[in-house]
Amino acid sequence: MGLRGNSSDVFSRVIPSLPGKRSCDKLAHLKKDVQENLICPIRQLSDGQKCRVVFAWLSWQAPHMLFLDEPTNHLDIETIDALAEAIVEFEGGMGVFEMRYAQLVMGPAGSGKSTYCTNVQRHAEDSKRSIHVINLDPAAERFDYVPALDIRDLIQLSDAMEDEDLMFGPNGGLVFCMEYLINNIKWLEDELGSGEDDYYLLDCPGQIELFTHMNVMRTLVEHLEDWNFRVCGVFVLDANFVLENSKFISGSMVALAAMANLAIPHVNIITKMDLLSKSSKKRIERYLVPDSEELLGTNVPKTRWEEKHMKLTEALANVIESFSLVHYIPLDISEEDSINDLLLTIDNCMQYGEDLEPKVRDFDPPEEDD
Ligand SMILES: Nc1nc2c(ncn2[C@@H]2O[C@H](COP(=O)(O)OP(=O)(O)OP(=O)(O)O)[C@@H](O)[C@H]2O)c(=O)[nH]1
Ligand SMILES: [Mg+2]
Repeated sequence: MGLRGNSSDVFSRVIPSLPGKRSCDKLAHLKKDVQENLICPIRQLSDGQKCRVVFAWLSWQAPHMLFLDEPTNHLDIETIDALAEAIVEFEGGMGVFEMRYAQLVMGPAGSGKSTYCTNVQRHAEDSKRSIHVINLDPAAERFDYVPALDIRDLIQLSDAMEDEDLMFGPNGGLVFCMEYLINNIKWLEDELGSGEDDYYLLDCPGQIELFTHMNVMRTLVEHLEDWNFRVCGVFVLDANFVLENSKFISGSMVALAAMANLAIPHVNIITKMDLLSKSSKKRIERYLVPDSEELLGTNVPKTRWEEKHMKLTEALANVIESFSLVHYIPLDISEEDSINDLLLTIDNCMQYGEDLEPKVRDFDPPEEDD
């Protein structure tokens, strides 16, 4: 379309029978701000105004098929309503792609997954943003958020454990429940519907093998991606669990295994920072961007086991450092800024809101005809 010309030029070119002033008349039904900007170069319009010009241009093309990729980006409510009406009236074939967003909240039992979901949802409400939580833990007994969806409406751990044919214990029962969800994935698809700009937190069970080496969560992610979700893995580790080098290395290995198995953008967070003393908080800083020297703890006395396996620890510490695979973000739920910073990082990872923000470009690429 070319960004140098103005909207009126574009329409005159596309519809030669409507030169200059007449194309302006024809555009009279467009929003007032677009009418006022008809003679302003398109590159100077806001993203929303550019979209409206494109939609007006489209309306003259009389296409048989339309594929709209995230068409509501940049649009205000009024224009979204107008677009919805136009879609209903359109008689040709149409495909509409809208991105949706999900955080897969995982981590060891008791690490703070459900508490994280509660606090992020609360924070979002305060910032006039809508984030829904889905309970995916069939064994959950209580949580403080109001779930938009609850796996226990499909299957509960007790269903698997009390079944006389299955006779599962708690761990086998939990795996069975998650596989049952995958085998009945239509339930989740129907419950999720086809909303726009949806943002969900999936509060997962704490059974870590579901993420590290079983296929069930990987399959769930693939389904979500098929339904237009961008998914970010959020791996939660309890701060008290990572205060020692050996525990930190083993926690990082689990996070790494989940990251490799799920193959999605991944953010590690350290929870329960509010429970740490000042000195422990200071100590944890060295783990946020891990360094092999620190991880080896050269000045710290070692147990016999640690002495014996020093080479292994060294190799693991080098892997963690060299590949920069494992970084951590501390979360203190008593501080709104801490929740906000973390949410921003995860949003960036999923490119959420990228299209909603005004973008600043360093330069404008030259036009083709330059
Ligand atoms: N002070 C404090 N307590 C926390 C925090 N996160 C979790 N807790 C507490 O830790 C306990 C476990 O938290 P949950 O959020 O239920 O942990 P979970 O990972 O969902 O546990 P499972 O679902 O059983 O795997 C609860 O008593 C929480 O109140 C935190 O950031 N600060
Ligand atoms: Mg939980």
